[in-house]
This record gives sequence, structure tokens and C-alpha cells, in this order.
Amino acid sequence: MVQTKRITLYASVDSPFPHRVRLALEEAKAKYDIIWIDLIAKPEWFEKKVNKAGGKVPTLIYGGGELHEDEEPSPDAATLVESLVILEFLADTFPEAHLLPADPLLRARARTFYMFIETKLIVAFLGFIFATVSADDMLALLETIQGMLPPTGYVVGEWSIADAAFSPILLRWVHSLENGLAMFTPETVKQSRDAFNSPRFDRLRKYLEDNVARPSMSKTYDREALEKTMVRRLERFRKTGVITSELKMPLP
Ligand SMILES: N[C@@H](CCC(=O)N[C@@H](CS)C(=O)NCC(=O)O)C(=O)O
Repeated sequence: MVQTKRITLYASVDSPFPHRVRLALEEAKAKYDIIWIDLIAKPEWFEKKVNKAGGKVPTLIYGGGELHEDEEPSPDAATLVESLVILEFLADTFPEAHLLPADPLLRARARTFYMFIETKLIVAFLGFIFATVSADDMLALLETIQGMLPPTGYVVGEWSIADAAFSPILLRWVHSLENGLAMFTPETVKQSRDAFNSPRFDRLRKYLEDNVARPSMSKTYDREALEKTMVRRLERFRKTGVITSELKMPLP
């Protein structure tokens, strides 16, 4: 894989957004460094020195030398934010990896799909975890997404950044039903699990299995670490109503 500049990714274990980027980096067989950011005790230096526009992960530094915590990237390095933008950048930077198909129509289809995930699924998923979106609504949305998939394979046939955009969220939803690390009720869990394991979702289950079987997923998904962070995140939510630095709900 041709790669001319150093890549440093700032990521957190629980967030699906840096996970998207790691999937693409692994699929591209890119060489990259990771600096982990604990979002619940976010270090001040991250926003002051690295991502001055909000201190969010993922942040990808392209160029410059090796970076350590509490260190400002060199001025000749580029700072990239927004997971979908970074996915597109990686598809352009690693053309041999075919992170997007060559056919313009398939490329458009991949982008339409990830925009749907971005505008509909992200909000619904957060709402589901924090109990403002019902099991029925979440299942109906997942059924719509399932309907966008081809009969076999990935979103546009071959694996692409559309799958990187979707699979980290789907996986977290399924695992939240297994570990109960969310604010929803046991009835919601049962209804959602029964539905997901029924023939209604055969295609989506197979799609998830196919993604989980890829080395890029096994290398980037640390379920145990994620669950530990979710416990802390839910504790903070119960005490303060804070979901993320931008999202807060009034406590009852
Ligand atoms: N639209 C952004 C979303 C990134 C985002 O919201 N990241 C959250 C983690 S889930 C974050 O870093 N929040 C900063 C904080 O909680 O302090 C993307 O796709 O990259």
C-alpha cells in the first residue's frame, strides 16, 4: 500500500465514529498510530492542542512526525475531523484498497446509504440507548435499512466505506441488547431481541455476521473495553444527564 505521510488517529474505545475510521484504515492496510482519548475524563490538551474545534474523536492527523499525548501536531500536518469526511479521504488516499467502488453509480449509492445512516440511525440509536426512542421505532428503522441492502454481500456488493459507516452502530445496538448497558427497560430488550432473531431480520443478521467475520472488525472492536466505558458513561448520565459534551437530558 503506497502511503507517503504519517497517520495519527485520536480515538476512544466506546465511540462508533473513530471505529468507522479504524475499519477503513485496516481495510486499506494503512500504517497508523493511535492515541486514545478517555471522553469521560477528557484531557484538556486534546482540545487545546489537537482538535481546537470541539475536541471530538475521531481526529486524524495526516503528516508530521510521531505524536504523543499532550503534544501539538506540527504546523505542516493536516488535521481532519468528521468520520465520513475522513472515510472519503482514506478512499482517495488509498485508491488500490477500493474503499469505494469505481462505478460512479455504486459510489453514489454508497454515499446515499451512509447519509441515511448519518441523518436517521445515529439519532435513533442514541435515543434508543437513552430510552427516548421505542423498540418499535428502532426496529422499523432497521427494517428500512435492511431493505436497502442487496440480497447478499455488503451495501454496494463489495465492502466499502458505507459498511464502515454502518456496522459499528449496528454492532453496538445488538450488543446493548445482550449486555443491557443502556437506559431501556427489560421489555424493550426482549421485544428487540426477539424481533432481531426472527426471520424478519434474517438479512440484517447475515450482514452483521459478514462484517464481524472480517479481520478489520476483529482487530478494531474491543467489546470488553467498550462495555467498561459504557458503565462509566451510564453512571455519569444517571448523575448529571450528560450524554456527550454536546448532548444533555434533564434528569427526572
Ligand atoms: N459527526 C462526528 C461525530 C463525532 C462525535 O460526536 N464524537 C463524540 C464521541 S461519540 C466526541 O468526541 N465527543 C466529545 C466529548 O464527548 O467530549 C463524526 O462523525 O466524526
